[in-house]
Amino acid sequence: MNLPFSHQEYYDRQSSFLDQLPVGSVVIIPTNTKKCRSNDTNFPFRANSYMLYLSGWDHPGGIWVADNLDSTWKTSLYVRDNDTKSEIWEGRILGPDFVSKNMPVDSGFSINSFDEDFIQYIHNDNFNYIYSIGGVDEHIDQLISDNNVVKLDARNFLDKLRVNKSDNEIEIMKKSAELASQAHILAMKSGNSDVSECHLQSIIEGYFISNHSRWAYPSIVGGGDNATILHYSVNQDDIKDGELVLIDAGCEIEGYASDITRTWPVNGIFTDAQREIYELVLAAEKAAIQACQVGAPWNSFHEAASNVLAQGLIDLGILDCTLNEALGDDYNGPYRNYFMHGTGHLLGLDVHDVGGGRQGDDVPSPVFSSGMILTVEPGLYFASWRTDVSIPERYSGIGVRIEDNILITDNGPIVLTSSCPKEIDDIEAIIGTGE
Ligand SMILES: [Mn+2]
Repeated sequence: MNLPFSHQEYYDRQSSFLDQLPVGSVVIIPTNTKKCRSNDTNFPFRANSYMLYLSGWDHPGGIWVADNLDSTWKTSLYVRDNDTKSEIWEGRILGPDFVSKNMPVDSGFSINSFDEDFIQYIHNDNFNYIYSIGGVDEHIDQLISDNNVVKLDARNFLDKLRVNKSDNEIEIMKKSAELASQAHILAMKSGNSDVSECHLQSIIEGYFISNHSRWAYPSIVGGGDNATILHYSVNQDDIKDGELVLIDAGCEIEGYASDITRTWPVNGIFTDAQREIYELVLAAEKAAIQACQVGAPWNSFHEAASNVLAQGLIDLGILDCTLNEALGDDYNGPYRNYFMHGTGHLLGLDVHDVGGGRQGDDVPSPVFSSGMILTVEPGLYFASWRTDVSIPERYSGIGVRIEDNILITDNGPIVLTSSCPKEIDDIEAIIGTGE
């Protein structure tokens, strides 16, 4: 098993976390368990992101444990024992000995001995607190609640550490952004007036797979009105000549996600109405990217995108009011009828990464700082079927979102997905040119 980072980098992450905890702490970080898809077939396994962050352990089953009960920190990883019969069916199990020798922890133990060791930990005279992450492994949650110990949330420490990426994390995320950019380009090259959503999906995801990657979240490929459904993932319709397709698809490398959206006409030429909406969203996206400056409050990029979109909706005659009325209080005015989501989110081991929250969430928001990676993704949606708001005939059935991945640096924002075309001329020049 090749870890994506040096042992030293994992040790540094572990001490940045553990150094904040009081004496008498036991930390318990389980990874995801296998999840049944149907009868005896499971969903493809994906390790828990906190486990990946702390140790790089990406096999099913595992509990990362740290304790300072005798005043210095000891770390262990509890994993499945070798078992020839299971290994014949499911593949090799690395086992506790492998972990002791090769993983960035002090010791490897059998996961079968964890429950017993847990009781020993909590009966230790120096024991005070458990730090864990709930909702990942029911057995661990049960064990902790059955024993009536003080349980604190390890996420309160780990989430902050995960926000600013190290140089090595940034290198991996650049690769993830570039791979997804190339996949979107391939899809554009396959555009034509007789293409289906699933065909474009297969091009994108086939490219991920053939490059040792996989999707970071289910791909959204929506033609025409389907582009106005924010989390559309059916991807089964034929796309009609003259329609736009919205593709929101990203991959992961070593667990690190990319998350790109492009919207383009399948026949290669924007109509005037499509162009008007597209140019407005693109202007909002660029304004939002420019707002991603070190020291700026988290909401500033949402405000920048919102100002452009609201003014544009007035200029196009879609809203008949002043800019202030369109924006409303707390950026919740009528422009939100057509732009219903946040302008972006942090990106990392989770596609909606921890530590930031989304606009409108009731959590403290970070200030932009160097090493943060986020998405910028404004959009406008005019679903033809909506009756709750006025949908102008000219724009009915148009949904546009443009999403890039942005690295915050002291010298300004860097677009990691810049090789994926988004200018109208570049898009029109590439559609349908390929293989
Ligand atoms: Mn996104």
